[in-house]
Amino acid sequence: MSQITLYNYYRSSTSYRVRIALHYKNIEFKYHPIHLLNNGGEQHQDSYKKLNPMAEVPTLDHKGIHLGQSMAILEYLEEFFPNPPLLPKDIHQRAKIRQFCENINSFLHPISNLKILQYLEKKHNYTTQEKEEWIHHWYAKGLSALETSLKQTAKSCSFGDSFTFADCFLIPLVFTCQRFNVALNSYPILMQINENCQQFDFIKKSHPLTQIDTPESDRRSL
Ligand SMILES: N[C@@H](CCC(=O)N[C@@H](CS)C(=O)NCC(=O)O)C(=O)O
Repeated sequence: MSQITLYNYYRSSTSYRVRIALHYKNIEFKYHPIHLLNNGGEQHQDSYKKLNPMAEVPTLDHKGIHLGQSMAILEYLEEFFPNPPLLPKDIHQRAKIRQFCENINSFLHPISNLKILQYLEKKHNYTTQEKEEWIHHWYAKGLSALETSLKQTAKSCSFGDSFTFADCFLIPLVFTCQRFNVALNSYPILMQINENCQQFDFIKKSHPLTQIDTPESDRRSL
């Protein structure tokens, strides 16, 4: 029986990052869905907030620890299950990869976070179109910075030809952009890396449209 449980949601990009790392490393895990919308959002239930006081997914349960924050989870998995690696040996490369991830995690991701969008809608009467304009405005800034940095580092993956943490973050970011109709034609390197990685089995297994909680209307076979 699996010793790891991942509390997550099919189309959450932070959950997708962790699923990619788990499948890349061939780590068996139990998928525990947390529906972010049903019943006011299952992330807000007291039983879940005992595991993750931030009321967010993902949460990893392993050997008695409950760990939130996808970056912290990836670091934990890399230390506990070092092979196959998701970080190179070179200390400078590792630092630059973490910087790349944080650009997505700290700046881009919160812009399209559910609770932020719900606040804009409830307190400021934002329509769907206005919420997308908000996302498009901020995402354009972050995406062009990422594209510039990829010019220095990318080959078939974000950092050379090895799949790393950076790709665990980039692929879900592209999925979120597509979900919110962000125009991606100005970011050819980013798009090419996403396309290169879609062929991998561990990406297909992690994809939001193939999970046990993916609604029938969204489900695809890849
Ligand atoms: N920085 C956190 C962000 C986690 C996060 O915001 N998750 C979203 C889904 S992608 C969530 O649970 N949102 C619930 C809400 O906004 O109510 C991480 O990387 O894990």
